[in-house]
Amino acid sequence: MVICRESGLEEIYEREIEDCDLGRIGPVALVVSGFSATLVLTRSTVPARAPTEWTFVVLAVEYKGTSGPTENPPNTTYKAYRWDPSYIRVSKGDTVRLNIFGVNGASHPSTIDAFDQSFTVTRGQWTNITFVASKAGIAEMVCHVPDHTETMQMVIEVFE
Ligand SMILES: [Cu+2]
Repeated sequence: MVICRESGLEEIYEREIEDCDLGRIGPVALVVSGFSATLVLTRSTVPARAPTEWTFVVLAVEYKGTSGPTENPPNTTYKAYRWDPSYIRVSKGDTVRLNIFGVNGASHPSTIDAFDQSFTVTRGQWTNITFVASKAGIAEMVCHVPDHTETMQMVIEVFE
């Protein structure tokens, strides 16, 4: 097991060693206990980063694929709605502004439960929302139209 520990924080992140930011590793201690070994990596001090304000342009889009008469299955159309992009990454405390444009689909009633956001994106209109990413973790922006929900989910990853 490898533990990457950020100095000044109580939390310990357990990750694979390739995920550790080795460039910032400070003192290294190897602890051997019985048959298992634990490597404790302590990061050197990294200055705190000031909160940043981000603006992301997001589109509500529909992918559509159609097969021809000689394809299998023949003459069939498949559709799926997506947010584009479907993943964004910010840091805790950052202000996130999403400027969302409805390209396809009449209406997308949507939520970001983690940050108490509820809004509807309509075709041909901009919907602008702003929130502070006040807690670390994974937040999801989901459209609640039944046919859309499965594929219309954006992951907003908020790093500590
Ligand atoms: Cu939708």
